[in-house]
Amino acid sequence: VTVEKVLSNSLNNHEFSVYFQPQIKVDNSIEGAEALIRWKSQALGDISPGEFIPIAEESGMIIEIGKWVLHEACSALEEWSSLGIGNDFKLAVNISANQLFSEEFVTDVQSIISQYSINPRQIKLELTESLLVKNISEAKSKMNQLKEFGISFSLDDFGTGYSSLAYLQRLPLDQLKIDQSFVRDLLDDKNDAEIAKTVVALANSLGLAVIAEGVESEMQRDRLVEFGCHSFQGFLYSPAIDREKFKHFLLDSLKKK
Ligand code: G
Ligand code: G
Ligand code: MN
Ligand code: NA
Repeated sequence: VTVEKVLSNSLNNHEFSVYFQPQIKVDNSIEGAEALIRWKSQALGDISPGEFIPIAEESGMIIEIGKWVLHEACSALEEWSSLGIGNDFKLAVNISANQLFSEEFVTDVQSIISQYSINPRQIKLELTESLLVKNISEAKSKMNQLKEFGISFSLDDFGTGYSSLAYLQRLPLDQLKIDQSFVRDLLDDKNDAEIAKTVVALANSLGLAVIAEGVESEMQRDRLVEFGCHSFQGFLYSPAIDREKFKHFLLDSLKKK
């Protein structure tokens, strides 16, 4: 049995779920969350998105999967809004190249979001550098249309790709996301620390927000705060958790406020 064959039935079989990992501000309040897909395959067991997303991209199934993830994200947001998360809570959704460059992408995103009682300002799309460089002008045009609709954009895995200052300024980005590979050894590796520090400074000088992912310890967080980073995501706060658990995470963090 191959992943490709099994993947094509997995949406109908309800084998996917969307987990949520909180994103935390420097004052420890909650800024939002990242939606992360999980697959429990009847035939193959648990398969990580790192393994099956590339296959779904190859086969084109990522288009359907991506729409489903966005529906799940909007539905969760709609439910949580009654808990008092506030209008500035943002839910980040990962987008693959095939999705962004599909003909219907802009109208699909608009029509899905419009089916829920949520504000498009609460949705953030995470794009990667390697995706954007495939066709900067088309990416820019689609991002601008969605930006007008209220959506914001984060540049995922920043620092691992073809970082070019030229396109950073051309694109309507709102946030840079420091890749976890630079956070992991931040305290021991001078080069990684220097890169993280530089990304934070770059974001601040371009007027972009910046978030560090893969933050596992207070010491990593504190070093990032020294660099001027104000948002954090990682096991220090929580792994990605299912919708019900995330609801309780929200209730707890709203209680503390
Ligand atoms: O959750 P985890 O760290 O295992 O995710 C591994 C990779 O899978 C990450 O790079 C993440 O961006 C990607 N991924 C997770 N969920 C989605 C999704 O819904 N859509 C896309 N395109 N990628 C996702
Ligand atoms: O979309 P992106 O490539 O950013 O996906 C984030 C991935 O990183 C997810 O697979 C998530 O499970 C993983 N992750 C999130 N927080 C941590 C962390 O603190 N440490 C490690 N090692 N991985 C993390
Ligand atoms: Mn991401
Ligand atoms: Na990332």
